[in-house]
Formats: sequence, C-alpha cells, structure tokens
Amino acid sequence: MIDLYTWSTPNGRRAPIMLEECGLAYTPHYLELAKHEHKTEEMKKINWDQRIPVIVDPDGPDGKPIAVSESCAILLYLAEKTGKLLPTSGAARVEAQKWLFFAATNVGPAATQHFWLPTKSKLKGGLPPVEPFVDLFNDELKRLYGAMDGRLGEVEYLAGDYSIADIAAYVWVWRRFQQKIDLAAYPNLNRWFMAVNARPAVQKGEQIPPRNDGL
Ligand SMILES: N[C@@H](CCC(=O)N[C@@H](CS)C(=O)NCC(=O)O)C(=O)O
Repeated sequence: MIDLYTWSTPNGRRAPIMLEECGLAYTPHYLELAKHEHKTEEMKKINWDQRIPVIVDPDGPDGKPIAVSESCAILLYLAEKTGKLLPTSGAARVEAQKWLFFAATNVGPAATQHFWLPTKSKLKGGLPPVEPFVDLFNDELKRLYGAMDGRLGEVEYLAGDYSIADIAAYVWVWRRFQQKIDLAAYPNLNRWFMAVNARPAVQKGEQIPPRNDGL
C-alpha cells in the first residue's frame, strides 16, 4: 500500500488525484503545514526538501521501496508505474511532457508567488510592499491562461488526450477566484476546467484532504 503525505494545497492535490486516476490503493497522512507537521526528522528521511506531497511506494523499481517527492515527479512516476495518462512514445508523449513542464515551471511558480508574496510580506510587517509584484504575477498568470486557452481551442485536453499535464495545470487553475481570474474570459480553458473537474477520480482526489478553503 502506498503512503501519501500531503495537505490541502494545489501541489498537494496532484498526487491523490493521480493515485485515484490510476486506481492505486493508498493511505493518506495529513501534515498540517501551519502546524509545521511536515518539518520533522521523519519527513526529512523521505524528502530532504521537507515539503509535501511525498509518496512512499513499498513496491518501487526492482521491487524495492521508494520515496518520491516533487508533485510532477510523482505524476510521472505513477504514470510510468501503471502505464496510465502518459503516452509511451512518439509525438503524443512529447506533447504531454511539454505541457507537464509548462504547468510545473510556468503556471505553478507564477501562481505560488502570486499567492505567497502578500503572506510573506505580512509576516515581515508589510515590508517590502509587494502589491506591484503581485500584479505582475497576476498578469503572468493571465498570459499563461491565454496560452492554454489557445491550445485548448485546438484540442480537447492539453496534450490531445487527457494526461498528467492536465492534472498538473488543473490544480492551480482551480485557484481562479483567489487569483481574481474570471474563466469566462478564457472559454476553452473554462470548458477544459469543467471537464477535468467532472472526472470521478478528480472529484475523489480533491477531497484528500477534504476541502476547507472554500475556493
Ligand atoms: N515543487 C514542489 C513544491 C512543493 C511545495 O511547495 N509544497 C508546499 C505546499 S504546496 C509545502 O510543502 N510548503 C510548506 C513549506 O514550504 O514549508 C512540488 O511540486 O511538489
């Protein structure tokens, strides 16, 4: 049985959504970030970065246990393990990897900074003033959503067929209200968002842990 260490954040939800999509049995362990439950020596043993999500698979490569951190590495690991949601070769695989990295290196970081800068500044007594930078990250998110909207005007899902790239991007688009982005301005992205959201595995994975952020 796979152990999943996670919390209710976009990166944290990538792992349970994929576990559900793959139909793999897993035991969730919730680490409340505000209580620093992820900053333990036990966590350091499975992830030097001491961040969530992490999975520990007792049946890893060569039948040996393995700990996997980095949410998109978890998506890739589970896709390779099960043969699901990542084409095995050809242009379709390249496309899925391209959009996976688009979500991992563009959407995720821009959304993270947009979300975290005000909190970090508040912790430091409002210094430095971050509002102009928050606006810049909001502009960048809109640019990225525009790119996805264009792509999704050509194909149903980011890589053509539904893939791990969609899971990687979806969890951050879900934060649309906090990002003050109206998906009505991105009709193809909105259609895609509703389609991903309607998947039973996504519905189940999104409740690991149960939502309490009201977004
Ligand atoms: N690139 C990493 C980022 C992981 C990450 O930032 N996790 C956050 C929650 S989304 C976390 O553990 N934050 C707690 C901390 O930084 O102490 C991934 O995609 O897994």
